[in-house]
Amino acid sequence: MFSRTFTTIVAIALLALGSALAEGEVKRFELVARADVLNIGQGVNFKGFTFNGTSPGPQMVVQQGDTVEITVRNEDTVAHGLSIHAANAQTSNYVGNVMPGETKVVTFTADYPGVFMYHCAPGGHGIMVHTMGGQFGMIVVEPNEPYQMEVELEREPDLKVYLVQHEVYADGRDFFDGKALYVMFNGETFRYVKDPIMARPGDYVRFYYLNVGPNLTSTFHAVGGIWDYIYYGGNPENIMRGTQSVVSGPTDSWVIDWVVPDEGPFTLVSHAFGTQAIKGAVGILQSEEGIDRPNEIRSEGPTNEIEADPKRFVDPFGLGSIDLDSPVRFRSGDHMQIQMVGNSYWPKRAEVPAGSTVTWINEDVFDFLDGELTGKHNAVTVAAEGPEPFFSPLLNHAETFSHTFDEPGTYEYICSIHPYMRAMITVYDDGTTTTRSTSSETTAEHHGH
Ligand SMILES: [Cu+2]
Repeated sequence: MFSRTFTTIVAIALLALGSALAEGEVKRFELVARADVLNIGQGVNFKGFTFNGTSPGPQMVVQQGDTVEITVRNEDTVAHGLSIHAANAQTSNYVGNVMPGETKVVTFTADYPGVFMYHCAPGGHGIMVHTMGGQFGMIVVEPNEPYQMEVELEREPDLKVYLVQHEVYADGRDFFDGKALYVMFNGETFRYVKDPIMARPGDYVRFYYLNVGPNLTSTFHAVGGIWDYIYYGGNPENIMRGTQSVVSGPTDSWVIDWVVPDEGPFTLVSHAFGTQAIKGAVGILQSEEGIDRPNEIRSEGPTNEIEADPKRFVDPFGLGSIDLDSPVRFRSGDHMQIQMVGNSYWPKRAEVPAGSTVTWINEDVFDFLDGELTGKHNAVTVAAEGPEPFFSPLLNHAETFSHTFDEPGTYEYICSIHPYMRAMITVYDDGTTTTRSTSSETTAEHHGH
């Protein structure tokens, strides 16, 4: 009798313990959406969007089965949001569109283990351009079953390296064309060439590798090494071994388990040399006997002071430094066309002779929805700037607006629904101009109402 009661109590206690383990813990994070200027290395400042002031944003690590609660706070003046690939749930119902000043919360259960991307998601067209603008990061769900190499070595990794590969674009047209200006690991060109990741021969190293993209496919390789075990998506069940590289399209990820085979520098590289490695996607893992080494390299972008006098200023949506956004000079008789593309104008600086008719065309295709969610654009002179104000209607895809400039001077203009889109027109006097009357027209007559 006593023994049966005792057994029952033990069984209930074990059941309670079991269910507590299965339910996991509650893990809470806060992501603050902002507009920021970042130092991305080599004397270059970058203006974009961030979560919590860095790009990549905060690294989140949870355990499989955990309940994850993420608060998204929008401190910016335009809408932002969040898409979390670690959730097998429609998170856009909760944090898909967070208006300026708003705070929203999403809760989900981390059912699947692995390495996942998260990124801004105000909705529609804005998802793509905000991701390009720097709002992304890594969330890792640690598996409840161990990775194979951990079983074989009977120990945990000596060093965990969380690595996000991502691209920087000079403007929306290059974003369209996949022509990255820089490609980097964890927010800075050649970050781990300047500051190598230290390890020792025989160390068990685990990479949590995520290619954010947003366009390019990478092949991640260590010069002098062969990956012992790779797990696609970071799920221990998706196992392969003995490969020279891992191939990752945008948002693809891997866990890579590797024992450092030797001393010396091991160059970590995207083996797409011309489009990626040469533009900054190179790092060094430096292996030396007895050297002090960290047990973790985190994926957040650096918090370097921004350059007071940068060599270059990258602003994909607005006016970057003149070496990047150099003026395009049109001459009498040219077809003077300015594209709206990827939430920027191209060219961002145009020079036209007085009397010219300039035409804007909207190349952005997603012209549904409104505000940050749409790829509709217009061109509006900044208040009190320039001798001749102009104001276009909102253009849908492939629609145009034309305006004739008679007065020499400099006109700065923006898109009134994406006010961070900024460009300039300089009207010069080429000595041949006869003044005509100013006029504006659009091909989209249904816009007038
Ligand atoms: Cu955003």
